[in-house]
Amino acid sequence: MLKPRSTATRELVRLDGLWRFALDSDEVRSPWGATLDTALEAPVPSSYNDVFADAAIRDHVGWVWYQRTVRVPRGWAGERVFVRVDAATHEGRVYIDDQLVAEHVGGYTPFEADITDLVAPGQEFRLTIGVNNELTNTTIPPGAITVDAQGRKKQQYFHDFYNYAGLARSVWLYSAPAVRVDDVTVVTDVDGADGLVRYDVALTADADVTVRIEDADGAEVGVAEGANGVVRIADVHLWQPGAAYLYDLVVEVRQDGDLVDTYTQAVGVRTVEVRGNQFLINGEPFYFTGFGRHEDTAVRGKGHDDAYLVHDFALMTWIGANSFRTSHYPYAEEVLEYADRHGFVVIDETAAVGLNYSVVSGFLGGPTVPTFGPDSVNDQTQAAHAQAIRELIARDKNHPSVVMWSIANEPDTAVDEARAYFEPLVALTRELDPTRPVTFVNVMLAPVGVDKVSDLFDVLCLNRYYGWYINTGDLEAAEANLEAELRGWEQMYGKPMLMTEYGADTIAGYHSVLDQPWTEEYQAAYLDMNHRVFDRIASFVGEHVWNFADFQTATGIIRVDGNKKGVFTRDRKPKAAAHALRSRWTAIGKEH
Ligand code: BDP
Repeated sequence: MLKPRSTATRELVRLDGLWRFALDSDEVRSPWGATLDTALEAPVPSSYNDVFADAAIRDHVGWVWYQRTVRVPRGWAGERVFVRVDAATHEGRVYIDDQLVAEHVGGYTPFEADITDLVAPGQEFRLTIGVNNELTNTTIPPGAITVDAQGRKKQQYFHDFYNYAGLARSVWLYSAPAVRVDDVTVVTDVDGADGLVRYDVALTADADVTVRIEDADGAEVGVAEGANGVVRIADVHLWQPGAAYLYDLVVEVRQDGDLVDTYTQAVGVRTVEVRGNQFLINGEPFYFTGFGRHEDTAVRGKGHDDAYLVHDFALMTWIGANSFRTSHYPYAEEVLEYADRHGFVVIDETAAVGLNYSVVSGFLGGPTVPTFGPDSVNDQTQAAHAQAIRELIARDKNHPSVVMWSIANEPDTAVDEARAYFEPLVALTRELDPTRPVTFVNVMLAPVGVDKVSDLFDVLCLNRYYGWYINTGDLEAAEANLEAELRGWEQMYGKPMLMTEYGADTIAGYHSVLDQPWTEEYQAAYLDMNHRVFDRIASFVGEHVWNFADFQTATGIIRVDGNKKGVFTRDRKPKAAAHALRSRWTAIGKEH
C-alpha cells in the first residue's frame, strides 16, 4: 500500500479542514444522497469525541457522517483519480455522490478507492465518509456492545485507552497514471563496506522499470533495470539508530521509451538480527531506551498533529530515548517517516490489544467468559487479526525505523487455546516479512511457565508492574519478585528480553518523602528499582517506560481523568521521573 506522493507523474490534494458532520440517527437517512443537513462541522484530522461540548457525541456508539465538496483539478484529464483515507476508526465507508466506493474495517490502516469513472476533471463531487466506532468480539481490537435499561447502546472495550473515533488522519485526493507503480518492497543488506538494496516493484500493467538510487545529496549511486533485482551501493552510508541516513529509490516506469510513472521510496540501509540473547542492528548490540506511547492529545484525541509530532520527538530526544513501541495500534505514517529521518527505532504493533478476558474481568469489570470461545475470541477474530497483520506489514514494510513486529499486546497466553490461535499468525507474519523479528507483549497473568506461546517468538517482551498493581508501595518486595521472574524467563528461553511496560500512575505535583504511590518521588523510585534489576540481567536488551505521557481512558474507578503513568503530563510537562530517566538514558546512549 504505497503512500500517495507528489512526483513528476502524480499529484496530491490534502482534503483536511472542516467537514460537515452529523451523528447517524433516524433523521439522517442515506446521508450520502444529498448535502448533509447539519449545523455541525468537524475538523479532519481529529477524533470527533472531545471537539464538541456534547456528551451525546462523545459517547455515541455507531455511525457518524463526514461530508464535504471536492473539486477535481482541471489538469487531471486522462489520469486515474483516487480517494485515500489514512484512517477511519474503526470502520469506514466512502461515497462519491451517492455511490459507495470503499468499505474498510480496521481503524488504524489506510484504504483507498479508484473513483476515476465517477468524477470529472474541473468538476465538483460530494464526498461522504461514514465512520463507525463499534468494537465487537470479531474486531481488532475487540469489544462488546450492550444495550442498557434506558435503551442506550453502550460500548465496552477491553483496553484502558479511550475509544477515540472518527477521521483522525488525513484524507487525500490524488492522481496517478493508469500504467503505474502499484507497490514497492525494499529489503536491505550489508556486504562488507557495500549496501545491498533488494527491490521488487509491482506494476498495474506490463512496462519497463528502471530503478535509480540517489544519496542524500541527490547523486546517483546505483541503478538497475527490471521490476525486481538488487542494487549495490559502494561504501554505503548506513541507517543507524540516532544517526539516520536515507537514500532515495527512484522508480521509473516506461512504455515505448516514454516515462509513464515515477515514484520515490526512501530507503535506509540497515540490518536487524536476533542472535543468542542479543538484539543486533547493523551487527551491533542495541539497547532500547524509550516508551510505550499513545496517539493522544487534548481536544484532538487521536488526531494527528504535526506540532505534537515534532514536540514529542523533541522530548524523546531531550530525555535520551532512542526508540518506542506504537502501543497499541499502527501510528500515523508521518510518525514512522519522522522516525526514519531522525534515527528512532520502532517496534510496530497491530491493534490487537485486549484479547484477554481475564484482565477484563479482573480490572475492568468485564465479562467472566474464557478469552477463546465461540462468543469471544474466535475464528473470525483470528481472521480479522490476520488481516490487521497483513495491512500493517503492507503499509510499514519499507521503514528502516521499524525493527520488529509486535502482533499483540497482553493477549491471554495462559491457556492452551492461545497456541492454536497464535501459531498461524506468527507463521503469517514471518511469511510476509522474513527479515524482521516477531514478538508479542506478555501480560503479568501469564508469567514464565504459565505462558504457552513465547517459544514461537524471537524476543520476549514483558509488561510488568511489580510495585504498582502488585506489591503496591513496597519496592523491596517488588524488586525481589521482579528479579525472580526475569531470571526465570532468562533461564527458560535465553532470548533477548525487553521490558515493554513498567510504570506507576503519578499525579504531577503530588509529593511525599515516603514511598507513596501516586507521588512524583514514587514514580522515580519505582523506575529506579526496575532499572537496578534490569542491569543485573544479562539478556536484557531494553526498557520502555509506560507511558510517554498521560493519556485519556474510559471512565472507571481506577483512572482519574485518564491514565497517569506518563513521564510527561498530557500537555507534555515533565514529572520528576523525566529528569532521572534523562540522566540514565543519556549515560546509556554514550556507552553505546
Ligand atoms: C497494561 C496495558 C496498558 C495499560 C497499562 C496500565 O498494556 O495498555 O495502560 O497496563 O494499566 O496492562 O497502565
